[in-house]
Amino acid sequence: MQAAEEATWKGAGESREQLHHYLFQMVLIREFEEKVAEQYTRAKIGGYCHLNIGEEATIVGAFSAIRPDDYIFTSYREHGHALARGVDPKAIMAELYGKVTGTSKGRGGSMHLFDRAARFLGGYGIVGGHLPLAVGAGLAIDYQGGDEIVLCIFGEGATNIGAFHESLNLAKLWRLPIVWLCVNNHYAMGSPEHKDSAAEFLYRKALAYDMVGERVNGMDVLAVRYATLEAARRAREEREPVLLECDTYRYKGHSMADPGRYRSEEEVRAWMARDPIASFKRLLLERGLLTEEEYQQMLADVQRIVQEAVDFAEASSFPAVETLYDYVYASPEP
Ligand SMILES: Cc1ncc(C[n+]2csc(CCOP(=O)(O)OP(=O)(O)O)c2C)c(N)n1
Repeated sequence: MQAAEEATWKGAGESREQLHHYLFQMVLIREFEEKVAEQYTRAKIGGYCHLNIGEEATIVGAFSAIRPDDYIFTSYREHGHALARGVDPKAIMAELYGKVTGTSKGRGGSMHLFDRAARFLGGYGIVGGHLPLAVGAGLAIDYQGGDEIVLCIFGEGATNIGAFHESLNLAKLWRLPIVWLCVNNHYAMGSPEHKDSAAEFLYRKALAYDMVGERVNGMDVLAVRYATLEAARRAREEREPVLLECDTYRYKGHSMADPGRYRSEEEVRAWMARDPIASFKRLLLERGLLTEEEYQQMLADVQRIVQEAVDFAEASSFPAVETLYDYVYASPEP
């Protein structure tokens, strides 16, 4: 076992069931996203569509460390985030299909998943555009004397946007309970990070605002979990916002429209050799905390859930034409 894996294991007081749950959620995200890619190429899903394949450990580790009453703001690359939050896979798939049974009644699509009950407040298409909204939610929590936190998730490209700097500044100045989670998959569309960021280590951008910044192995679900637990504790108990950078990779192109020719096959293969699901599965098998039969059962359960989500989306209706102007501010009617 690698030293890094060993280090993350030490703090583990996790039950077998919890460990299985993390693996289950990572497999669910992987299988769901593979199915989404398939349905996209069959033109069942349209519009922009960004996948989380490769980022499963970052997502599951982070979501496992927050409370059900905490608030989430995230980017357009968020199907896996909604799944890890416990949003119904059927409603997510239906939203991708543009069906009325989707999380946003079929009006948002892939980039605009939203579930108020889960405190999953979007799904935003403008890079960095949701960071000021997270500040607003943090301020509201503070104003009302609550002890919830905000988990705000974005890519490394967003750390070069003005809104990132304004938001971190205010979060620290006003001591807001926010965990800023940067999913560093090393590419903003086709731009590698060294071509758009003057700073080599993104977590150090927190230093400009006297904020704690930390970098963690985003391919290791337990490492991300423990780092997020500590960041959430600081935010909740000490009113110290934290910037957590998770070092990870997206296996597929930026979106379904991107063949990803700006990366070498060797690079992609090297990251896939560190696959978060395969390595966590191996760790559990080695420790006698999982059997191959249990894993196969888990995979079968996940595949059933994903198929049920597809069937549900297929069977659902598109919004009625008469409702075209519902939920919009402007209407053609006088
Ligand atoms: C303000 C703004 N500029 C440009 C775009 C076009 N755009 C969409 S995604 C993207 C790359 C963002 O990369 P990153 O923040 O690293 O997130 P990732 O897609 O890697 O998850 C860009 C430039 C946009 N949506 N919004």
